Amino acid sequence: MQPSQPTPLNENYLRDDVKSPEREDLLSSLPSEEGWFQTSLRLYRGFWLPSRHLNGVVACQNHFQAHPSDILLVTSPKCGTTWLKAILFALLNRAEYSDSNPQQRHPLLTQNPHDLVPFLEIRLYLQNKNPDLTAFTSPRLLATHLPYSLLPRSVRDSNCKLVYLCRNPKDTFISMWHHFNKLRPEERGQVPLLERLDKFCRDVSGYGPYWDHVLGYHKASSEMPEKVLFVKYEEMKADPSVQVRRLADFIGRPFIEEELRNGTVEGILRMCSFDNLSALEVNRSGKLPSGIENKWFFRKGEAGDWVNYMSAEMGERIDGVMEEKWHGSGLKF
Ligand code: PAP
Repeated sequence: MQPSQPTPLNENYLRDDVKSPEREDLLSSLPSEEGWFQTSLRLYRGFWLPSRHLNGVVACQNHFQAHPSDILLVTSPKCGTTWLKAILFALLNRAEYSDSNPQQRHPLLTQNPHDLVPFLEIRLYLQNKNPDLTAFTSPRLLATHLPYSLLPRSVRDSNCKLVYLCRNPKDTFISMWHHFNKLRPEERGQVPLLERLDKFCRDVSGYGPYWDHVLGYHKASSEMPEKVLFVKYEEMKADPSVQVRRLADFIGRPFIEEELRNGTVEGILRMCSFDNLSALEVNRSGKLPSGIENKWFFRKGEAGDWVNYMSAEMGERIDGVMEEKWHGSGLKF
């Protein structure tokens, strides 16, 4: 059920009127576009960032020191972040929470993946300009929505690994549209889809232009395949067990023969499946510190759902932009 009053989200998350001199200086100098709800997007070094995240972005760029052992999950919003956070967490911690160790309750059963694998700019560096990350054990598993060109210098310069997940822009757009409808008070009605599609195609979307976000990591992955793994949501859906093995190899934790025989891959996929995660109490009734409800990260979890919301013409419009922007890159969906 949609709330009839504005959702009681944490103030800092959605409001633009939280003052800080640095923020004011930066904000006032940047081009602005209307965002989805109670927040604007600001054009910061070629990308439209939610203004409420800018402090976190700048703090993370200034202070985050990557370790060579770090693993960073990178996504544009609504590309399957929650799913991949769960899978990477389960992959890295599989020895500790294996069937042979039943007394250890798996953290994914009681915590949302966003709490287990925090975002740099939206969580850690937004809450604290220079957070203490010493409690993270190595390898640290962290996440970001930042485009490649805006990553902290130490991430680009160190040998840390980046897993980049992207998704068909039509499904990404529709997933985003649903998510932001949830953030809106019911009396304001749905976000007008056509108007938002127009913005999306004109490059204006959170952490967008979407095309440039994907292209930046596609290029980085072609040039540095040992540093950047490029994964599509649709590939994950089509053959999850092949993709999970690919992920395990990439992060330096390949499955051993015994694990392949005893069903470890299938166990991880089952634990991280949409049906399992979305049915857990924590994901049905819990909230993130921002106030966003955990259940909003689990809608349908399908590939191709855009056809239920967009006309063929609208789909062709996105296809046209995709072709134009990715021409010659080999990228397609
Ligand atoms: P975020 O970037 O804001 O963290 P993100 O997790 O990327 O959000 O987006 C949520 C999408 O991932 C939803 O897609 P949909 O709107 O098209 O349904 C959500 O359903 C999907 N999702 C979440 N968990 C899973 C999962 N375990 N398997 C497949 N898809 C999932």
